[in-house]
Amino acid sequence: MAKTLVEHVRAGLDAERGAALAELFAALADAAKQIEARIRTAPLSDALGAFGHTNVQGEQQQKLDVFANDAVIGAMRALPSVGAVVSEEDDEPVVFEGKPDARFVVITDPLDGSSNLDVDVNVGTIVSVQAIVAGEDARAAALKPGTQQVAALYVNYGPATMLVYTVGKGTHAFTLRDGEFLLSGEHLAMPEQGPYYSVNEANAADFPQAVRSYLTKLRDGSMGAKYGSRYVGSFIADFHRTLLKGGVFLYPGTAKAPGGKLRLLYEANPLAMLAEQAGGKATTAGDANGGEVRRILEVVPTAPHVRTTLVIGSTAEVSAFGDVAAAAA
Ligand code: AHM
Ligand code: MG
Repeated sequence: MAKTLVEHVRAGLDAERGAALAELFAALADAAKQIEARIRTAPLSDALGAFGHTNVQGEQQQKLDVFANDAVIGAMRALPSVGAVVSEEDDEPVVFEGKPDARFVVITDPLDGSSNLDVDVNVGTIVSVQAIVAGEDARAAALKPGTQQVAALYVNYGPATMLVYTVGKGTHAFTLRDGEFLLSGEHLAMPEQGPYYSVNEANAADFPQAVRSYLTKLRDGSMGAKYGSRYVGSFIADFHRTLLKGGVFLYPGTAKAPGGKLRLLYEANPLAMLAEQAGGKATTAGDANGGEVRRILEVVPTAPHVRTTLVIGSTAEVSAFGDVAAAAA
């Protein structure tokens, strides 16, 4: 019988840390199960479409964004160990008062890729966990570089619902069956080089020169591989494929979003940790003017909703981007 998520988390850590993180993961898994149940039947239950409110990102919130956010926050509120939630859907951190034992801040995109919901394409829940050290308020606890993440996970609501996590001891995958997340892939290893690149090429004219040169290099065979192109437009779907099959996903700066579109704290950081723990890499793509290419996990966040450019995937492709960018600088 395959290990459950909670059994796996406990087995990999000392008793005290294992118990705390197992409890946290069980609560996150419960929220994910609520979200997946709602998504599975959304077209029948008036759960699709806009909620009629614009979030802090200036994006139309979908009804399911609101449901997913409430599910994650509700689950975290019930845990003595969680002092606050920083969510894409909330302007300010949601701080839970009266929790003297709070030791974690949970940072989340509760439903990423929600523009794909109405067309029945994969969406995901992304979570990063940072520790609250003595005397720290929730905001300060969240605004730490990704190297300090305690844990990272995502749930991919695809043909199967999969939860992929790391606590810094490898990247492991679980599949939901009969209400239980069961181990379906231990110590995932991202291929060193992969067959796909993944980018919104409609923005190519706005990309910095280094990014355009890099895309040419991927296409012209000089990387020694013949690449195919895949782009879902749901980060979790595009990342999950990259994790399993290899290759590269990038979201560079554009004229509209010179600093990139994806958010550092709850999109780039958790997936960068999961990528690195699987043997992959994640860097910035510089900015619209070129700019420095940096390891994502070392970027110091300046605000909860700060955005970043991103290149993430196999070592061969992410390193090659760094080389192209260095040559162009
Ligand atoms: P969201 O958090 O509002 O759903 O936006 C993030 C999504 C990612 O899932 C995806 O990688 C990206 O936006 C796609 O952006 P674009 O449509 O510009 O290609
Ligand atoms: Mg999102």
